[in-house]
Amino acid sequence: EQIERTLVIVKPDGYRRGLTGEVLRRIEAKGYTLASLQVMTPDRERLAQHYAEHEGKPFYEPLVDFMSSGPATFVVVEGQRCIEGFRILAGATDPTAALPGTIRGDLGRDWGKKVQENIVHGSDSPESAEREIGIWFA
Ligand code: DAT
Ligand code: MG
Repeated sequence: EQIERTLVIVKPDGYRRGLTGEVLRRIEAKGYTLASLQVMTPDRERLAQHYAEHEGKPFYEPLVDFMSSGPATFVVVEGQRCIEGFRILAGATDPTAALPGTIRGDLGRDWGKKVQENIVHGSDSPESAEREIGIWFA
């Protein structure tokens, strides 16, 4: 097997709603491995690095506020093609539009906030995955 790694975050909304176990269950049921796992409230400095590509966009500040609002679970997930595979498990960014069967589609919806509270993050490429794992698991 060609092992690939991705960074998954169960975001503060997922943590508050008690969905961490359900998300991890789906990752394991798919056949991926949980390689490292850490619960923490993310600090704004590392969130700025993590979300550098979105700096300056209208949703950036609310996004950092939301992400630093409480505990989240950071997970290094391993398995062949797990970057693409987890993005498909997660579903579309907008939880209202995410298809049923996906984490965001089954468990998420619009709660009237400025930022999409969409339960999970997943790296979007091998380069992003290594960069993001380096930020949170230094
Ligand atoms: P994804 O999390 O699907 O990779 P992204 O990287 O484009 O999406 O954006 C990062 C997060 O920022 C996303 O999970 C929720 C928030 N976000 C993205 N686009 C948004 C928008 N148009 N309005 C509000 N929040 C947004
Ligand atoms: Mg992204």
